[in-house]
Amino acid sequence: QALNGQTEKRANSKKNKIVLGFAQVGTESSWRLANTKSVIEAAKEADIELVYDNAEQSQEKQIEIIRRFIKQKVDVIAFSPKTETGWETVLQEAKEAGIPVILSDREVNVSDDTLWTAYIGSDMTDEGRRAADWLVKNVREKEQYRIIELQGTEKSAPALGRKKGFDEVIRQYSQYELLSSYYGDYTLQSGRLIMERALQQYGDRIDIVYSHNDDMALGAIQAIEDYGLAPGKDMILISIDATRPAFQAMAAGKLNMAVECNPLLGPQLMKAVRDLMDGKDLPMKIITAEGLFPMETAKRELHNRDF
Ligand code: GZL
Repeated sequence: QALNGQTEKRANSKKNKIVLGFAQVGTESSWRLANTKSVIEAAKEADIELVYDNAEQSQEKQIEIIRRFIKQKVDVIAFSPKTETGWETVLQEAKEAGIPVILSDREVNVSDDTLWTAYIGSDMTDEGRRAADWLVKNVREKEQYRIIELQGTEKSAPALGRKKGFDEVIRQYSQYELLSSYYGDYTLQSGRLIMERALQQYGDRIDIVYSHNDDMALGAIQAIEDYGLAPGKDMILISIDATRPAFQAMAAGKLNMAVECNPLLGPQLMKAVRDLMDGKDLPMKIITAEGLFPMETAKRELHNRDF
């Protein structure tokens, strides 16, 4: 049945446009909005019919959207999984319907890796390592540095990877101590609330804030200023994503460094979809190259950033 379904669908898509179902995780951050824009524009560019929906950070809703795509018999499904786990059942249903699934931006942790065809995104653990490497090389004058970590969505691949990579490096240096780590959800609001809590708990004992994304870092900046301290000076702040608002905060001297996480995955996703429909084999993982930007480069870089 699956084979026939696949052949029939392939034939169908040969006649018409390829139909891609994309289940986006939410609208939580500047990075996410840039990622969505990239997918929508690249689908148009590639003449692929995009059926798009947004789960507003709900895994149940994301599963519902994927089920709807299966019913609609789209040719390919792509999604950015909110968390790493909880996908076996719906991915099994897609497999039985003969619909390949591409993971966009975030990975899943499933017992059977044939349930997904390819992952297009960043190496999140490497992003965490790069953040810590920059710290140990550039923030080292004092005997002791106490760190607060603002994590992204619990059990999401970027939160797990960015924590793992950061910890791997920091634990090699006794002068850095992780005071506490809190879960946010990549939004500005959650960053502010967490930082308020951390300031109540630790006050000006905090030397460094490591935020898993820019939006939470911007919220932390507001909380630190409300507390009466100068972010970027009284406390070192580092973040991941390197979106435009991060460059503005660095140019204002309130953020010290941003690790790049590339949201412009649309073109790579559409190429993978087209290759898949042409019967080509896809590499399991397509990792995007990324850099990092210290505060000093912000003013110059700001003009080059369009997201
Ligand atoms: C990372 C992506 C994360 C971003 C956040 O690839 O999944 O989700 O770092 C976004 O800004 O909300």
